[in-house]
Amino acid sequence: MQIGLVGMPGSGKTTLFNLLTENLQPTGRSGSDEIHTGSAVVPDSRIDFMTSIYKPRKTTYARIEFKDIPGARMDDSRARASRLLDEVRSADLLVQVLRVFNSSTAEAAFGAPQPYRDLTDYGTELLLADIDVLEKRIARLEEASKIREDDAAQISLFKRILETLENEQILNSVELSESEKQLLAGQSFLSEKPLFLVVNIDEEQLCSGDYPDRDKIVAYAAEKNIPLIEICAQVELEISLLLPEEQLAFMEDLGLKESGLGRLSRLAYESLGLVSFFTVGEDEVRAWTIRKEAIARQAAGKIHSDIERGFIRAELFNYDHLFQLGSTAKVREAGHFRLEGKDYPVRDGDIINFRFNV
Ligand SMILES: Nc1nc2c(ncn2[C@@H]2O[C@H](COP(=O)(O)OP(=O)(O)OP(=O)(O)O)[C@@H](O)[C@H]2O)c(=O)[nH]1
Ligand SMILES: [Mg+2]
Repeated sequence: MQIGLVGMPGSGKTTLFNLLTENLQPTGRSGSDEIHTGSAVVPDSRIDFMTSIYKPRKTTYARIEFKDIPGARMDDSRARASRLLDEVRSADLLVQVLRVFNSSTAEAAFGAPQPYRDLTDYGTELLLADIDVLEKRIARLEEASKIREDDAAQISLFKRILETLENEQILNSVELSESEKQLLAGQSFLSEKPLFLVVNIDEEQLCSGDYPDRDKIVAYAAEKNIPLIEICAQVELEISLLLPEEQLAFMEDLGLKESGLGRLSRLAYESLGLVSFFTVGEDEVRAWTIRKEAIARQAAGKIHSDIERGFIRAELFNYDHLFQLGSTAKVREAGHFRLEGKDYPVRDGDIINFRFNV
């Protein structure tokens, strides 16, 4: 699972990437071709609570992968543009960063912020990229001198999708038969990729609660069902470099209850359909990331393939009970310990001990 940071040049993607992944990549270098990858901790107060209870030697949070993709520019070569698009295509989720903050340097390079224009332009860009791919595919299929039957079905399907895209409708509105679904399996459309918005604001905008195009952006996101968060990337990056005790004071001053990292990672987790289960003990309190639908045996495989192969059963209780009652012993006493088999659907916050045999 990889999250791609996308958006116009100078919108603050690399700044946000540095904040999320504790990196020090150079910012303000529009035109650079470098793609940065790194992982971000997923802050989780449940892990903090369990650490205070079990006092393990080691605490391990879940992590998510980010990829910082430079913004495309008008003067890009075809090669650069297509390389950047390929990077966007391979991400599982897109986070579009919007430049809203006031900065004389950014303004000198890219003009005054026009976040609503950037937002809609980017959507159009993705749509056009999909249309381009589809048109090429249709042309290739039609060129083949003798059209086989499934080619004909594919051509007509692609044409229907093309029409939908050209009307700027969402693909979900296309009704597909089972065989058409199969024809489409493995095709990914950029304009259909899960996306959310990071509105990159400055300190003043945070305090006033207002910024250019705010209403239009919020309405657009609501209409398209796009989750939106406002983050002061630069300010939070500066805060993150302070001592932990100073960080809290600064956050409070700004009225920030939770860091951008916390809000972003939770949203990303949700959008990707991920949940956490935990393992606890004297050695380590640890979060593991799985898909929402995962069953116990798959969860075991996250830890080690031996545990998956030799799975006997899962002993588990849920974090909520631990939080209410305060100790494993009390959870056991209250009868919340359970034994489950390999097909048990793991729930978010399950604390699991796998019994296995190799
Ligand atoms: N004042 C202010 N400046 C910011 C903020 N976020 C980013 N910047 C500045 O804006 C400039 C561009 O930021 P980058 O993070 O490099 O932008 P980018 O989106 O990675 O740009 P490309 O890589 O060209 O696509 C840098 O000089 C940053 O310091 C912010 O929240 N406030
Ligand atoms: Mg950058």
